[in-house]
Amino acid sequence: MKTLKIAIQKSGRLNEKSVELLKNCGLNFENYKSSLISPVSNFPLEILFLRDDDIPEYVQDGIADLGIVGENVIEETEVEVTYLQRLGFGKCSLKIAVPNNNTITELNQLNGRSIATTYPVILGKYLKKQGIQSDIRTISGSVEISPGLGLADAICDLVSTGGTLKSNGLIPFADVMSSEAVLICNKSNSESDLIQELVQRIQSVLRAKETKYVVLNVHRDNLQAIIALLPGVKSPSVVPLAEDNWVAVHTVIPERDFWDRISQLKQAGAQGIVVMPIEKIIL
Ligand code: PRT
Ligand code: ZN
Repeated sequence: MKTLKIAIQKSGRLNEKSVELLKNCGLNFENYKSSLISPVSNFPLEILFLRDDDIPEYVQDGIADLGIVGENVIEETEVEVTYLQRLGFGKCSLKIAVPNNNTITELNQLNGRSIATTYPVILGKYLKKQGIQSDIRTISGSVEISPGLGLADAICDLVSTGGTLKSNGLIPFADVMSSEAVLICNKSNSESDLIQELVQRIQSVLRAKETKYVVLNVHRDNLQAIIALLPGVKSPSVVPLAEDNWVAVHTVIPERDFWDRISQLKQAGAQGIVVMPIEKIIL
């Protein structure tokens, strides 16, 4: 059987979450910082640890079959790969920011001004679409200090908390793209059974992460009202309790509207609510 190769970031913001995701898929491998390649003992897969910038091309060229990398890097490298799954981590936005004492308030005021960035391709396309002609200054890092040094009038960089912009006296001005880590594969093998198996495992882990397992006690008089509030995988399990007319309802609730649902359930008569994390949901 063919052994697949998946490229993930060796160190940096996406490394830990990528390793955690693969381990949660039941894959057994060593995560030695010194090795570039690590075999998985219980699945025909090898993990390649690379710089994130190299991952899209490795996947495009078939050196790796799969990769986990930020959408920003894929867009910047302009590779031809297949997107398989958004992974929900490494979320950030590529933004144009200007010094907070600046008079720039509209996009067309960037005409003829300079913008420092490590993302010249994405920024170039964005400005072209907006009909703006700026001088794009490509630099390799520490973009946020360039206006202070007089190197550029504005910057275009990734932002997550906004702390870096703030501490450098910059304010976000325009959203160029939003990004998160995604699973990609080489264009020619997205249909492979092994890749599909891996994607299904990843999806079952992601689904479980977005959902909580909830058990609640309810009097039979309130049962229909409670059931009406539950989304559930199918319909909830209802288990009789030792006390007459009381049942335990078992169900799953999406993380995103968790607190709203819980307070609605309490109002409808739910008691003794127990919430548990879910490891996997296989449909
Ligand atoms: O060594 P290697 O080349 O592999 O790593 P790298 O240094 O190029 O990348 P790394 O590890 O910094 O980021 C990897 C990926 O994480 C990026 O390509 C994005 O997809 C994603 N990501 C998510 C981020 C951020 N959030 C982020 N905040 N990448 C970088 N930043 C930087 C940003 O450039 C700025 O300097 O963090 C600073 C801003 O952060 P806040 O929180 O202050 O706004
Ligand atoms: Zn990088």
